[in-house]
Amino acid sequence: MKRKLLCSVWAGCLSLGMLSAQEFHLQPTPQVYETLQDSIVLPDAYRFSADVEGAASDAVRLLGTLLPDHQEKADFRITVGVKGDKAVRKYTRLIPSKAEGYYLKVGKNEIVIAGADARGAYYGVQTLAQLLTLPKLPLVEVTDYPDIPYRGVVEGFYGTPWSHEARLCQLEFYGRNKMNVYLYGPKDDPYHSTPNWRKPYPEREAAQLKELVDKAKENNVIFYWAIHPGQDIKWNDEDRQNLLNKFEKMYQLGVRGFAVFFDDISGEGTKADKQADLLNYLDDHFVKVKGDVEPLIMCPTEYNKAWSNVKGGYLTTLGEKLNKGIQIMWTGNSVIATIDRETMDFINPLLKRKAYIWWNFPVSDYVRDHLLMGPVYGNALDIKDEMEGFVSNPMEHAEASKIALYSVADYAWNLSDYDSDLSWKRAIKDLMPQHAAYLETFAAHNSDLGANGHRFRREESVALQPALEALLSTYEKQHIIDEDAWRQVNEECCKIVTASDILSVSQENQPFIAEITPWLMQFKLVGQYGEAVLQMMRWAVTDKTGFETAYEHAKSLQLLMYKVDTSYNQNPYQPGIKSGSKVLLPTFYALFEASVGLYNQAYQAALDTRAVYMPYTWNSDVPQLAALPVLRKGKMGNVSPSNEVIRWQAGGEALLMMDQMRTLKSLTVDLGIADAPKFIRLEITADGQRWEAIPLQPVNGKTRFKAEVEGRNVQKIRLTNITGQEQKVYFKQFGFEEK
Ligand code: LTM
Repeated sequence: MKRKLLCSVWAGCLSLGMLSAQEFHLQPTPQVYETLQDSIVLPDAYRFSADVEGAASDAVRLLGTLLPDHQEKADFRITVGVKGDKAVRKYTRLIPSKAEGYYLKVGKNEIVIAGADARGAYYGVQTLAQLLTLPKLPLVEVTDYPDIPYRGVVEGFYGTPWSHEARLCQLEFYGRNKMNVYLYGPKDDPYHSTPNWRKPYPEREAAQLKELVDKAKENNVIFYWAIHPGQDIKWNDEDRQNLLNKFEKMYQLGVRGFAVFFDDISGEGTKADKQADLLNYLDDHFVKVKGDVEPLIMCPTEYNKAWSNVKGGYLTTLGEKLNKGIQIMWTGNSVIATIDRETMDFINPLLKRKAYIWWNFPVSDYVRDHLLMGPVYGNALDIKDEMEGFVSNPMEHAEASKIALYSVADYAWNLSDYDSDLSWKRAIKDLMPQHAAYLETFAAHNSDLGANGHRFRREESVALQPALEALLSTYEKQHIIDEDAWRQVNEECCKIVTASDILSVSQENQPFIAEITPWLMQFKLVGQYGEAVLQMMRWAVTDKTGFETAYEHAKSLQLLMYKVDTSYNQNPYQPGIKSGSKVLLPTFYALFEASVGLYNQAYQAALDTRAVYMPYTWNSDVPQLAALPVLRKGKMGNVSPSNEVIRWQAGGEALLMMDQMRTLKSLTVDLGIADAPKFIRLEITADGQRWEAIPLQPVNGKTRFKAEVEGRNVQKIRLTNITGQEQKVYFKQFGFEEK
């Protein structure tokens, strides 16, 4: 934000109310604002000048919800208009010549909002709405516009789609944060994807979609409806007509933005020339014919650099063949990646247009046991001219996603002034103004994804990290306690427990608290575990009874954490509840082990030093498989499934190793294909030398297979692609149970 007068002036004019100027910040950060050393109290009566029926009608309607009724003869005047309107003619040269831009002036006797277009005027009123939350209205001039034309959200994740109520609330949030796009494409809506994409929505769902469309309009958000037909599309006239029919149905519900997604598919549907022909057909025979429909958007099958085969010509074909007005999505250098200049330099020339970024954050459908509540960082700040759009794929937790979405809105509006940490803090205040400090504690320690197939990680527990490192290294190496660090960590543990309790029963933003409740339970246990471990450190060699009590407490808390992890969020992919898993818990585990070691030495005891125990390791020369974490719950072992298509090279192997010989009860494999046994050989070995192939038998005649392993002793299990060529499969399940 370019400030034309000093901050202190800004502070001076706002010092009276509950909100100090230091706390106040317009969202998203405006391009330019000028503060005029003074503030006013808005009078009850004002004159109003606007073309109420014209382009500024949305802006006028929003203004009407903010201010009391106007009077003809008042001295104070409020003017709202769109460039070209008589009402704002004298401000023409002050209106930025940028789509969705606006000029806002709060003067002693007037407020002027002049938009470059209708949405610009609407955004001007949204900015005024924020100023009106201050106890006195500062005199300002704001000249503002977005850096990126399309900004918003793609509801494009796997898992439980957002509820209708959550979506209504999101659309209002997008309007407030000047995001203009909501792309509807939840993978698990059967009418968006296979099997039912050809069918119309049932009545109730159709009525709800219409309500969403209306809500989007009300908030100046373009509602795009996306279809995902590629898994079973036939490239014939019938399916082309099926698509047109479905689009027509959605058009009748009020939809004026359409997208076709070809991500995460294999087989016939992946052909670039066929996809391009279909999209051009829809563009020519639907979008252009209707005349009031937004440009088509498509998500390609090769939607990131790591998966694209430039020589194979897929992207070049799209770039060359697709009508120029069709927008093409791109997730970056890999499925989950931050976006940098190199990303854009690679993709834009291939697509022969600016890519429309589908940013896979804070989506958590591949790490469902984690919440991603941390700052939005890592995207380049100098690429505003390279992107057509920037939309974020969120978590299935709609409210919890708002922390990241707030910052995505901030980033996409004004890249060069984006400050990830400040934006994150403001996002937290926006979500829970009355409990922001507690929420900040929670979010600071619940931001990383844990080990995952995409190898995408985020910072966690940043502020506490130096103290944790100092505490651990002096304790492990010198067997002494760094008292400053100990105190800091103890205080933070206390804050964690307090924050968890207070947030758990808070009445503020109930839908959000409902989403995060199991994680709050786990977070509290992490804090208590930290406190117990700190006591263990304190007493390890000086107070035998004190240590033993703390040890028993820590062990009990470990069990309670295990119970939360195995009782809540039991989805079949990454079941459970993880909290503080990147920094806090590993440090506490290490301190636990070090203190038990010292105690054992001091008292010639033999307490089990292990804080956690993982008997399985997983390895593969198939890069996508190698990155998948292996999980253990009781006697069950599972390799975390992948959402995307796995490219499994000829002869490629995946190996699960046990720490010792173990007896199996069952073993299940699901590669998303009905003829997996033709492609994959499953083998076991008891001694690590001699391998034995075990036949795969179908379960329910679909894609799931079991291997008859009951009572078999194993040390290793191996899966090999035996076809002599690359296979494209899904890795939906590879799990076993021990006897
Ligand atoms: O990213 C894209 C284009 N497609 C899918 C998403 O539906 C999914 O949410 C993310 C994250 O798992 N990965 C994808 O491949």
